[in-house]
Amino acid sequence: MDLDAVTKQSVLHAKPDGLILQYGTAGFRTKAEHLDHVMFRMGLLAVLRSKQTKSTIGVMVTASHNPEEDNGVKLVDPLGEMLAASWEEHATCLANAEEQHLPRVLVDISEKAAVDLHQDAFVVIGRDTRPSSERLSQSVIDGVTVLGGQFYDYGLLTTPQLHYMVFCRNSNGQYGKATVEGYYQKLSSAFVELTKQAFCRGDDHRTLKVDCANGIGALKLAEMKHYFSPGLSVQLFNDGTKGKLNHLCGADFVKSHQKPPQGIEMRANERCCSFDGDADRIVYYYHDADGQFHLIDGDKIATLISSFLKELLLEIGDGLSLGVVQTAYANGSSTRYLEEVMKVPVYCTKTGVKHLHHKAQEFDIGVYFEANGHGTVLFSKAAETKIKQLAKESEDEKRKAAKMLENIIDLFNQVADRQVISTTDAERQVVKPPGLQEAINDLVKKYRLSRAFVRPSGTEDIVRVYAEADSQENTDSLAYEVSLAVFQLAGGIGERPQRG
Ligand code: G16
Repeated sequence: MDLDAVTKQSVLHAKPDGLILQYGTAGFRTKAEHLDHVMFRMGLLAVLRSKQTKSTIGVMVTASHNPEEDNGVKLVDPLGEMLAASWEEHATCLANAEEQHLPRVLVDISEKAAVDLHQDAFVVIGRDTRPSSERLSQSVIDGVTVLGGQFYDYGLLTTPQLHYMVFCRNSNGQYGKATVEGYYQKLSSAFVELTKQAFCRGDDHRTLKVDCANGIGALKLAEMKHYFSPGLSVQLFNDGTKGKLNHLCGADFVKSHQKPPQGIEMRANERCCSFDGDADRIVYYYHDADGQFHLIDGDKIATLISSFLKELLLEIGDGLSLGVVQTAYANGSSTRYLEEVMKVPVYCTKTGVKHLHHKAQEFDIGVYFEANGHGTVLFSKAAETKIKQLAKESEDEKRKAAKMLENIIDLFNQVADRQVISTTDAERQVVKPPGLQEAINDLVKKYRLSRAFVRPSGTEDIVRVYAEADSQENTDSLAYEVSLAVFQLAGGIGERPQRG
């Protein structure tokens, strides 16, 4: 490691004095103007991680659902999954080291993680459409090159595409071709095959309206939509030509406001969906003939997918285990339905794809979804081998089901990615500050079929409050009372929470 060169370059990406940031739910996130040094240092870290794992590592520059002024960075590990937890700690140490300590921290990490510094390093980089992203990804490149790493800059890419590229490269192309065309081809042909085999009700189900959150999803879907033709016609809205990223649109807006985004025309029973700012979340919705809005969020998507998979698994009858992983945000009725009606085991983990992904790997087939629309289905290697074998060898009905499962495997991009309050039990119980959990328990008791919890966000400087009850009115009221309890007991600042 040429530490002198690092020190010289680092001055050009100097850390603002005293600024402390944490590798959070999805990497580092904050206002874009505070991130230059973090990007440079994540370039350095990606080189060390690449040397240690002898694999390609990904760096994605995005702040996903956050406002346009924010930005962020997350690292992608060799199999396309989120960065290992022990390296999140290294990332936090490196990002927060004062300039003069940077060389020592780099040496420390290399020693602790037994990095072979003679190894070659290769890093691939992607970025979203935020105005700050191009400059910030150049800072990542500066970090990579000063440590002698090689890189390939994919430029504008969705987060799932970057995960895919990393895994393709590390599987020597076995997972697919590490190009955007390779990605479009692999996923679209699995989709086209699957929909040929699956029952489809009439022409109105062949159109999909997509709200692209004025982000990267619009550019990439504009390229990809031709691959679905003529089976599926995709229409793009909020494509970034007019509106602002994530503003009054996108998956986060639709989920948290429980209403359609601006900028999309919806007629009764038309199928619509929304991406978020880096196109790794999706929620579906429609208006019925009475104008009532229906949201198919991550909980419902997980339930639909699990029902479909369960039918196919019964057909092949091979005893493969199926499990569903959710977070505390999952609506209680969805959990009850999965457990009691579908008889599928359900597990709850902390918020963050990395936690759900980990748990889902324990099953032959693990379905995981956050209510906000992040998720996928994971197939174990053994399940995949079994399914491929049945798709070739078994007789009619069984073979048909196995073939459908085979396409599902290819369709799901399986690669993995306010500190006064602290929580436990998969974030469903507050342990600090004292008295807050008791207050929440008392409030919850006042309503039927109710649940509530609070947790510090790992991507924004806010505390999130979740509430559910038997009616919208009661849910709003419970949410308000819990917010008030947080404000009073956790030292809230600024305006008091308002009802409604
Ligand atoms: C990120 C994470 C998600 C998480 C979301 C909100 O999403 O990838 O797993 O649910 O943040 O996290 P928090 O409640 O901690 O702010 P995205 O789409 O912004 O990358």
